[in-house]
Amino acid sequence: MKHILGVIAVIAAITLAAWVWLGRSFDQLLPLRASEESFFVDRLLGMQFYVIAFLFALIIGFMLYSIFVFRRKPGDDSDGDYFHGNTTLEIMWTVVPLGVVLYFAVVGAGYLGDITAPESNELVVQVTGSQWNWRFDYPRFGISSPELNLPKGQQTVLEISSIDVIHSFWVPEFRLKQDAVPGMVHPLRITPTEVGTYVVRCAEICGKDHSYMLANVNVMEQNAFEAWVRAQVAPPSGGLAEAGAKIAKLNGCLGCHSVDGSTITGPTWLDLFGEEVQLADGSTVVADEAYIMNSILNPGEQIVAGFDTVAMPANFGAVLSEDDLEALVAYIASLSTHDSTE
Ligand code: HEC
Ligand SMILES: [Cu+2]
Repeated sequence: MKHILGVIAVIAAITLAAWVWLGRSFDQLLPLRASEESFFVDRLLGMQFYVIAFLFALIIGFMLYSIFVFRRKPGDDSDGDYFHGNTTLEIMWTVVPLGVVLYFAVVGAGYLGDITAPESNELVVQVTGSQWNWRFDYPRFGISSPELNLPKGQQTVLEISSIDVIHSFWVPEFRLKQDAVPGMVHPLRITPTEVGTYVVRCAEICGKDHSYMLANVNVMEQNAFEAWVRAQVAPPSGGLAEAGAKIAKLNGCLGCHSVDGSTITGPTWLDLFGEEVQLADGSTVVADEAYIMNSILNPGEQIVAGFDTVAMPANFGAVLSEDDLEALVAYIASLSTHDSTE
């Protein structure tokens, strides 16, 4: 009896110390909470931390108590007592954890229901991951953006997908994470609560520049968001080549193709148009409009000598319109000083 009270005291002391420490530092372990959903996630995580702190104390408490109190006395070579089992104890350590786990399952399912519930006036944003770029489309306004702009306080459903490999959309301040899987659309609902600029990162290792797959997430006041939408909807100024430059940026082409002659993951676009291109199968082809289009839509077909077949996302056809393709060709052509009539 003396030992039981003793060990309970040790466990209680360690648990209490861990709880006090956690209570003081929990908020510093994680970044700012910037969405309604993040409060549910943190509450659940916080509750689990407290249970885990107790489990930690349970193990460490018994261990420390045994090390110090049941230490072998000098000269004592006798065996310890033999226990075959303890039915009461075994029932307890089955039933109590079962109860705790079930409690968390019920609370967790409730929260999950809350944070995934659709609303009637949701803003829809299509999020497309590709190596190594995020692209954001707003079907309600017909606009596309390389940054995710969101109005504060508005529930938004992000329809997340990919055109090449699996990526994962993760903004730590929103706490939620969702895989971007080619051929599938996964919804993620977010209601931003704090104006500010955050960063979406890719949480699924997806190739060479995975760790640089970042995009800004700007949470703005409703009127600032509306002003941004109006500015985007305004007719584009400048010519086709300028529009092409924007599309190249939006779709992450420039992460692999330079316009200054240097080689990144793919060949440079400087002086490409109108030139002869050496292909991996030994043939050559003139980089005309048809070749450029085919290179974008079917990157596996005409592979440039010395480059990787799988490096270029295979499904740009899913996100680029006919107009986008023409603008891209015009842009690439504008980067050529070569006169194709020579
Ligand atoms: C993840 C890297 C990557 C991205 C992103 C990418 N490409 Fe490529 N691209 C490559 C590689 C590697 C090659 C060379 C291999 C091949 O021909 O498929 C290539 C080849 C090309 C070629 C043929 C170039 C030549 O010198 O003959 C064109 C044109 C092209 N890409 C256009 C685009 C456009 C337009 C986009 C954006 C919509 C884009 N690429 C996005 C990696 C990429
Ligand atoms: Cu990725």
